[in-house]
Formats: sequence, C-alpha cells, structure tokens
Amino acid sequence: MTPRVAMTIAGSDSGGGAGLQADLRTFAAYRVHGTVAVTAVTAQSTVEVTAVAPLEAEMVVTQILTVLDDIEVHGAKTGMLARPATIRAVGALAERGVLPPLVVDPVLVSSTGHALMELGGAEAYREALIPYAEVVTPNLLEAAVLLGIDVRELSSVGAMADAGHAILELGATHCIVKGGHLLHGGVTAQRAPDVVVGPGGVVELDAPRVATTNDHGTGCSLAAATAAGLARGLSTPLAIEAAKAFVHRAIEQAAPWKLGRGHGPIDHLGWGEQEALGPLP
Ligand code: PXL
Repeated sequence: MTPRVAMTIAGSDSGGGAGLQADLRTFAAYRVHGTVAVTAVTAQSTVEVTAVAPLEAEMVVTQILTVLDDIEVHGAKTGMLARPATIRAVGALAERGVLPPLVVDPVLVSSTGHALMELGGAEAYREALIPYAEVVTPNLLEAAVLLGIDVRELSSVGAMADAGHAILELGATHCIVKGGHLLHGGVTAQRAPDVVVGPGGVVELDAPRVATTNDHGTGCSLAAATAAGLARGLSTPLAIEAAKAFVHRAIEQAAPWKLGRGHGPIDHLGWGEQEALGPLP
C-alpha cells in the first residue's frame, strides 16, 4: 500500500499546537503522507507569539516545485503565508494548474491578536489565491476583513451564509465560514456552527461547543483535514463534513490536557482514546 499525499504550505509554530505541526499530525491521523513548504518561522508558546520571520516567496515556491517535481500530491492547503508576495506567488502556481485541489485558510491574525500577515494580505487573498481555491475556510474575523465589513454583522447563520456566498463570488468553489469565534447575537455561545456554502447550497455544520482552553490550531487542523480528505479522494462536501467531525473529536479528547499556561493543542492522534486502554509500553 502506498499512501496518498498531501501538502501544507504554512508557518511553523514553535509551541507545536498550530501551523505546519498541526497540519502534519492531521495528515498522519488521516494516514496521508505529509509534505511541507514552510512560509515563516514563528516564535510562540501556548500564550503568545513573540516573533515572526517570514521566508522569501521565492523560497516557498522552490519548496513546492521541488516536491511536486518528484512526488504526486493529491491535495494541498495553505495556512499562514505571512506576506502578500507569497500569497500572489502561490496563487500564480494555482493559476498555472500546477497545484492539486487547494484548501485556503486565509490566515491574517492569530487568536491572541498577533499579526500573521503583512499589510495587503486581504487584497492579495481576494485577487490572487481565493479564485483558485476548492475550499476557503475563513473564521468570522477573516470573513469580515476579506469582505470589508464589520465582524458584528456576522452574528447569525444567515449572515454567515451571505458572507460565504460573497466569498464564492471571488471565484472559490466552497466556503466554510467558521463560527468558533461566535460569541453574541442570534446564535448563542453554546454552539459553534460552521456554515458551508457551495454549489449544492448552504449546509450548517453544528456542533456543541466544548468547554476547553485547548483549542490552538483548530482552524489549521480543519483546513488540513479537508485537504487530507480530498487527497484520499473524498468529494469536497464529504471531506468538509469529515474534517469537522475530526476536529470536534480532537478538541473533546484534549480537553483535560495541561500543556502550557495558555491555549494548548488538540488531540489529533487519538491519544485520549488510547489512555482509556491503559498505559502504553
Ligand atoms: O491558526 C492560524 C495560525 C497559522 N499558522 C501558524 C500559527 C497560527 C496561529 O497561531 O501560529 C504558524
């Protein structure tokens, strides 16, 4: 058996919770071989991002082309791209048809409020990368920035669906507007509904909110799981549904973990389940 292959084009999280580290664990959980184009190195913990060092866009492209020249890759995701020039360079590869089906997580700002993208990122995503995305996965804040609206306008499932449709007008095929940051408004904080908009219409993927601070890397993992599902040959709607279930389970199982003083990682590899079986050798 030769595994299917996915690629993450993403930044490194030194704390290991988000970024390419979360993506590779997600690929492993899906039994998909993971390849990586690193876009930036971040110095961060579960509490804060203290520094970001982006790579040159050209180096990111070289990593991608070097891998693609040798290995057939069946699905890809972009995470933190750090620079508008990198967004445009990856978009140019997608335009040339060089990349496999692409999941674009339009990362702009970390949950702790640290900028993970230089100025001009939203415009670059809109113009140069989202048009080639099979799936785009903005959270509420990213959707608002991409559309130039106030995030408070996205406080209902209906408004999230409208935002998803507006993002599809940029050229993407599916959009998941993630409700994880939804705190007020028509939908209560007890739910974390994601709204999926695509050719088949609007689907609300609802899940009870898990009471946990171990939620770092959930956005990265959802996009990576969707790319892994596509790499395994799932249809896009099924890949999205499976990804949502995967991340929900990983959040639930990591809820008791105590890794760091801030937002800890999620349980990609089902370690919580193994604990129930007793200690490993
Ligand atoms: O979740 C966005 C994200 C992506 N990539 C890296 C990150 C983060 C959030 O902290 O650190 C490297």
